[in-house]
Amino acid sequence: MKFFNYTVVFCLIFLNKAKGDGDDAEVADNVENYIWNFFKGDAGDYEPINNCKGEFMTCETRNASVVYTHWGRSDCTSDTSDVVYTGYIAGGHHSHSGAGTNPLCLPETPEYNNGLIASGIYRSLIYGSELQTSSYPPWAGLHDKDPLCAVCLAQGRSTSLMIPAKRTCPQGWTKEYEGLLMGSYYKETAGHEYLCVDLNPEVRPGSSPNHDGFLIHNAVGVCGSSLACPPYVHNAELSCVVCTW
Ligand SMILES: [Ca+2]
Repeated sequence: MKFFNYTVVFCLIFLNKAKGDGDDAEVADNVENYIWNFFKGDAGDYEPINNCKGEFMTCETRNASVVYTHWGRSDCTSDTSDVVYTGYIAGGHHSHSGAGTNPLCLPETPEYNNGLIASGIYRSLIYGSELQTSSYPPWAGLHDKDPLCAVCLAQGRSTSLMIPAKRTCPQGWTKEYEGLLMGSYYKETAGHEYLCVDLNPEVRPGSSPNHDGFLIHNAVGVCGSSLACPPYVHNAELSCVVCTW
């Protein structure tokens, strides 16, 4: 029995060493699974783990998908992405010390559970958003307007990535959209996460009144700190790109 145990350990080490990437790794996983089960005594007929039987790439492509949020737009511009739902950017109030930090993409039509609605003061408060871009001339006309958002499904892809300060994706990645990196004003009480807002934002029609809830400002680099300048430029609006793989 000791001999068999040593054999199992040797085979598993060998397979892990030989795995490599892609198809080879998946084949090795299946064989590894078979050997393990064989020595446990319940191997039965050889069955690949994922039942893809030699069509690994096809199977992987069919099963993989990832969602990302298209901040500032109600569509998904990439040919490989479909709209899951659309809505409006929202979040915590810029002046509330306990505000939530992550932006939300609130659906256009909410569904309330009316039986559970009650009044109270201990609540997390969600506010609509505004682009605070009066000091950024290219988007001065968008100041105080409420940006849209879309949650997008990228089928056949397995992960998404927002890269700050880039307009292009690494080789092999699919560019979903590019935009401007935006965040909260540095003097506000509440800071929030950075988000990549599309270069051509759509806003809610008629949303020009100034409400100042969840506020979205351009993000810029500050030289004279430990930021690497050059190549970074002081006070220059930073780009961003969202990529999928
Ligand atoms: Ca405002």
